Amino acid sequence: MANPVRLHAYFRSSASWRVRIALAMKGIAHETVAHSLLDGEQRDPAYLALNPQGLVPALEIDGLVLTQSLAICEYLDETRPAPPLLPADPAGRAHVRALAQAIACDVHPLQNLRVLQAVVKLVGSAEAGPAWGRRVCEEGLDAFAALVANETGVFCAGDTPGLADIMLVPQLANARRFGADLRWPRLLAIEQACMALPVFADTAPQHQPGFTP
Ligand SMILES: N[C@@H](CCC(=O)N[C@@H](CS)C(=O)NCC(=O)O)C(=O)O
Repeated sequence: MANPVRLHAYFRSSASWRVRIALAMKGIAHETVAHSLLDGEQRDPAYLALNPQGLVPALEIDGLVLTQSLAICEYLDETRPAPPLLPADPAGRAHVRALAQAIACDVHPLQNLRVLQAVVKLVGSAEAGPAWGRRVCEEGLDAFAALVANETGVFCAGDTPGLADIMLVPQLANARRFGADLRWPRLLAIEQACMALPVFADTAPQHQPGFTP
């Protein structure tokens, strides 16, 4: 019997939600191993043996341990091509990857838990963390909104959801949590279209083990 697919995650982790969406899109059943980030469980030695970065998610699949949500999504897409997460043409793929990386590389890492904790410590104020997170989300999503401004489809790139949408929806949830000014009607419309789909809605944080509001 094949090994079970196992996702190491935390309910509030937006990077984990990305992988849950991709798994759902690909129709891959999996079990979840929850690691409480607030309790520091991502730094337990047993988990560090799986992911030495001490970050969630990590995905056990096909006898491998995969880390980095973007790399995981692309692995799933390469090994299970239907439905595709990327457009068929190179220019379209470059555009969608640029959108995905705009969030995964340039927004999310700046508002990661350990960064927020460091900001609070450096500034010496508990309010500094959310204020920093809000600023990063607003600036990053302003740029993302400009990047999709000329798109005419329902989703970030066309009329089917893909990798850029997988990155956007969890990031908007973070923006909301930080109290950001949600000044992006186009992004909110994309989010609404995504959340009408079970692959996004059913994988949301509130449906995950250990969820607390
Ligand atoms: N670039 C990584 C980011 C992973 C990441 O930052 N995960 C966060 C949760 S969303 C985490 O584990 N944070 C723990 C910490 O900061 O200590 C990915 O896309 O997988």
